[in-house]
Amino acid sequence: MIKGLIFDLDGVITDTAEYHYLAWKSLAEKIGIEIDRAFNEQLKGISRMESLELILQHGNKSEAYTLEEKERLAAQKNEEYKEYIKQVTPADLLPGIAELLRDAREQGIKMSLASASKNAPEIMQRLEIDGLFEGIVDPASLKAGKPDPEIFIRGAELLGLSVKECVGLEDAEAGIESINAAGMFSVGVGSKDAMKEADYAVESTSELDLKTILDKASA
Ligand code: B16
Ligand code: MG
Repeated sequence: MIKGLIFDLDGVITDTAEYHYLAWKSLAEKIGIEIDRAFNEQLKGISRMESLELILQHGNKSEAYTLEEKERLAAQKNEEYKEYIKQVTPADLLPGIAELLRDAREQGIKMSLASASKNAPEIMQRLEIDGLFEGIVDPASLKAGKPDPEIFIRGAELLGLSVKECVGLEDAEAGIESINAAGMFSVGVGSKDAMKEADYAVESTSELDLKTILDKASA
């Protein structure tokens, strides 16, 4: 029986990809690298340092910086991103998410967050939904990020549930891989092609409905 939902944040609960993009673009320009929105698609769901690495590789500059310099560049991007997320309000919940969270609470389904973002606690507070969750997995404490299953296994542990009692929700291919590898039922939000490995997929969060998710996961 399903007793818990484990959510990804960016792309499932809210969408701050545009803010990540603007902050990375501005950082990249400062070091002479051009990125566009199509390139930004690759950065969804992956960590800050991995994102920087991909940008540097894209500009053939991966060898040009020491680890310390790379950490400074990533910190600079994060400062700009933090300025953008000051604008986040409850109106930025993606369609259908407020209803899904409300229904889950009413039915005693426990929820935790498995996001790669170190800014997740602040974003959750700004969306005014932090009180609905039992906990947020700290991505800094993980040995490996998505697609490794660790983050979703930890999400289930935060709820005191087994992986088989939980459903994971994701918008990134690496995230679906992580949920599947954890042995959990996976719900994907996105194009049919990108979400082809999900146990159940919808194209938009507006199609997410608690009863359908629970029925599919218990079938
Ligand atoms: P931060 P998610 C991810 O969030 C974003 O999709 C990804 O673009 C970002 O690089 C990553 O968080 C790390 O974010 O720099 O705030 O720690 O989709 O896992 O909720
Ligand atoms: Mg995501």
